Amino acid sequence: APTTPTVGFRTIDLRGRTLSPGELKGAMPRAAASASSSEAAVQAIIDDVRSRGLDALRDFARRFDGVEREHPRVPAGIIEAAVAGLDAPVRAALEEAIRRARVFARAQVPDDVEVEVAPGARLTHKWIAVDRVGLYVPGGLAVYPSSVVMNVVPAQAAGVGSIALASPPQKEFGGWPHPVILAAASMLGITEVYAMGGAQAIAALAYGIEGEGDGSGQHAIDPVNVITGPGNVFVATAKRLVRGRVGIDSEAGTTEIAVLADATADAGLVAADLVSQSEHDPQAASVLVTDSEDLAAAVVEALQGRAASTRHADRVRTALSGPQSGVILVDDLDHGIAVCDAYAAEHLEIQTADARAVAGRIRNAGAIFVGNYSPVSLGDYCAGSNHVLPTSGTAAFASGLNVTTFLRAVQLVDYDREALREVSSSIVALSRAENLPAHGEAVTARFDDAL
Ligand code: HSO
Ligand code: ZN
Repeated sequence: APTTPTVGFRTIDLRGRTLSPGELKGAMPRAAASASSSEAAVQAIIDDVRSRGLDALRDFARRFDGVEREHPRVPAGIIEAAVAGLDAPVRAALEEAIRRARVFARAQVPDDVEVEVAPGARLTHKWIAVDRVGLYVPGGLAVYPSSVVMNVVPAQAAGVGSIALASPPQKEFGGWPHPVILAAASMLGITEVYAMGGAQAIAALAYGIEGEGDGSGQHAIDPVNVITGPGNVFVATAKRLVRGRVGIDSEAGTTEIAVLADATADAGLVAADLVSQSEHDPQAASVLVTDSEDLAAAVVEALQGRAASTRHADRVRTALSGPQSGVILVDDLDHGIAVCDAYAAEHLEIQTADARAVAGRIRNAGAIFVGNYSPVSLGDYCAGSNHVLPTSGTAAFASGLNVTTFLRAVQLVDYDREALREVSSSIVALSRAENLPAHGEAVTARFDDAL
C-alpha cells in the first residue's frame, strides 16, 4: 500500500463534445475568480499610506512583516554586503540570464514610424520611455531574484531614466529584502531599493511618500509612472486600484502551465514540467491537454512518483490535486489547439510531433515553449524571454512584460501651409456636422486672404 498520499489529477473529457466558445471557456479547469473581497482592505491600506506616509509604512512592516525599522530605503552598505556575499555560480548564472534578456529586450525596441499622408503632411509615431518606474519583486513562499532581471532589463532597454525596486522585508535578513535580490539589483545598476511589500509598497510607489517633517520638502519616495511585477492577491488588487494614476503591467497572478502533448510526447518529461510549476504555490495550475489516453495515463502515473519525491511535495500535491489542475482529453490536435486557445495559459508547452508548426497555430498564451528542449524552467530563468506573463486567461488580450510596457507612443503632427489648405474644407465640413464651428474657424483663420 502506498505510504504517501496520491495526486488526484482530475480528468476533463471533452472528446466528442461540440461546445460554443463560451461553454469551452467555462469547461476549463480554473478556480473561480478570487472575489474582490480584499478590495476594501487593500483600499484602506492605500489610503493609510497616502495620509500617514512613512508612519504607515513603519506600522505595516511591523504588522505584516514582523520587522521594525525607521525607513524602507535599503542602505548602500547592505546592498554592497549582499553583492560581496553572492555565491559565485549564482553570480555567473545571473550574468548569463541578464545577458540573454538584454539581447532579446534590445531587439524589441520599436522603431519610430514616419509617413507623409499627403504632400507636406508629415506624421510620426514616436516612442518615448516613461520617466520613472517602480518594479515589484515578490518574496513570499519563495524569493525571486530572477524577477529582478525580468523587470529591470526591459525597463532599461526601453530607456527608463529612473528605476525604483520594492521587495518585502525579510525578518531573517535583518528586515531587508533577500540578499540575492539585492545583489541582482546591484548587478543591474539599480541602487534605489525599498524594503516594502504588499499593497503598502504599491501605494508608496504610486503616490510617493513625503519626507520626514524636516522642512526640506524632499519626498522620501518619489512617485512613479508605471508599476510592474508579479505579486500576491494584495499586490495584484493594489495595482488594479492605483491603475489610472499610474500604468501597470498585465495581471501576473498564480502561475500556470499547460502542456499540449500527443502520443509522441515523453510522459516523464511532461510530468517533470507540470511538477516544476506546481512547486510555486498550492494554487498553481498544471494542465495537460492531449488526444492520447495512453499518454494521459502515463503522465498521471509519473506525477505520483515525482510528487512524492520532490522537496515541496505538499505544495505540489495540493496544486496538482486542485480543481485548477488536471488532464483535458481532446479528439485530435485541432481540438487540442482550440482548447489551449480557450484556456489562454500563462505558459504553454507544445510537446507534439512537429511542435513548431503547432506552436505557430496557437493564438492565446503568455509564452509558448516549443518542443522537448524548451521547458518552462528555461524561460523562468535563462531563455532570455520574460517570465512576468499574463495569467488566469488574460493572455487572450494582454502581453507579458516587454520593452513596450515602459514606452508610450506620441503622435507628432507636422503639416505645412499647403497641406493644411488641402484638407481645410474637410475640417470645416466635419466641424459643422459636429456643431463645433470654431474648430473650422481655427483653420480658416489661417487663410483669411483666401476668404
Ligand atoms: N514561473 C514563474 C516565474 C519563476 N519561476 C521565477 C521560478 N522563478 C512565473 O512565470
Ligand atoms: Zn517558475
